[in-house]
Amino acid sequence: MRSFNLTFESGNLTGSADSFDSAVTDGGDLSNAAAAAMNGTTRGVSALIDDTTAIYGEKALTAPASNVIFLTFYFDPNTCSMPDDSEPRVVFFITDGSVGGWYLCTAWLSYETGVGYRFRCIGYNDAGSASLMARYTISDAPHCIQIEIKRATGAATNDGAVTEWIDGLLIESKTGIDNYHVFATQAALRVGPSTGIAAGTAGTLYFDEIEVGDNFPREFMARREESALLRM
Ligand SMILES: [Ca+2]
Ligand SMILES: [Ca+2]
Repeated sequence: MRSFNLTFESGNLTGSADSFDSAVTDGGDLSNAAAAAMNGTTRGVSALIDDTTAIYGEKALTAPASNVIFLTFYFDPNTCSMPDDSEPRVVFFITDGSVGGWYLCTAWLSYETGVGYRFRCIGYNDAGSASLMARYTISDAPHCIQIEIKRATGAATNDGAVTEWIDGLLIESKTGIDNYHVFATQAALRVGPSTGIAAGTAGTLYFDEIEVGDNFPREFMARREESALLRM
């Protein structure tokens, strides 16, 4: 598959190797900004939500030659003010790129009064049915989100899976997904508050260091070993 690592260090939002291919910015609400830098870097993506208009960046994916997609991105709710439990607010997609098209995986952010920000990852099968993970509470701080999507091994099998890690810790795995066909049609990664923005939302989300490949990044393995040691 096409692997890429979007660091945004060039200062570009689109058009360079370290940035998106294209973006819907709503007049510059989505931008490359120093304030959005995470993981020790100098630039990132700032998503200013000042209305319910979708804003997002896209990077093309070619049909994966392997049967796994591994995604890493850094995300910070950054004190964004959100109506209570206003799910779904989609912040990440792997999609076939068509309007009303098929999704392989999405991730949603919501907010619950007295609890805080909640993050949910979802896998989809060939019929468009969702396998919803639980909503996990995340702090108002930068987080490393990692998602592994495994393709079902055949057209008539349902052994695909989606697994999520947050800050190096295994959160949940959804198995038994018949995603054989939808996996092969995926054309784009889309990042940003791109659908379901509730009226009254106000603030700026941060994204950075968006890496897609067919294997676990070296940094992830180091984090996983570190967290395993902490649990001993
Ligand atoms: Ca960066
Ligand atoms: Ca706007």
